[in-house]
Amino acid sequence: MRTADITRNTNETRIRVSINLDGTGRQTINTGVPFLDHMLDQIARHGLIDLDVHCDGDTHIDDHHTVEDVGIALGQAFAAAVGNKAGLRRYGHSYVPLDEALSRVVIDFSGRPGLHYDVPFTRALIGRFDVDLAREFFQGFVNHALVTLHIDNIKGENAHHQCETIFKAFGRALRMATEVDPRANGAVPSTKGVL
Ligand SMILES: [Mn+2]
Repeated sequence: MRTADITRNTNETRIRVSINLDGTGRQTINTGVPFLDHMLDQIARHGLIDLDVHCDGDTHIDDHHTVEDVGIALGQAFAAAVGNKAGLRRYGHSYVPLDEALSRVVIDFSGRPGLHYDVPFTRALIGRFDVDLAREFFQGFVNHALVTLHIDNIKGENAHHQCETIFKAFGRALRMATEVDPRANGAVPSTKGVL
């Protein structure tokens, strides 16, 4: 089973994350930040990844620690679930539109953390969600999943649409990259033999 259960407790957040890479998109998500819940739901649904995420965070200050730390814990869960990456497709990409918005996400389970993020949000807030936090989420994920991640919002006027397309495309790209390639016959997808 390609699953992982992560518990991460700090003075700022207490988080539990469970994932199943071979799931159906079943999810239970409650982070205390409703817009983040909505975005994590996109990852589960469009990634066909079972995802349970619970966070008790210091949202009385603001949403920063919760969003960043959920990204960290989710990254830890992916790193654990893919294990030694034998037979993994490794690379994944997706373009996702939502009305006028269009985003592209490309991921490589390279073992090297790198975030290349170009999302020109048209507004500073989506409801009461600070759009700066989207980058914090992905940086936390990248640092702990040890992936190279390119996120580009190519078009978009509505900031909710912009953000939703990057999370949907992230889910689709994760699905592609973490699937087992039956032709790989269990080989690690690197000429080095190790990832
Ligand atoms: Mn929405």
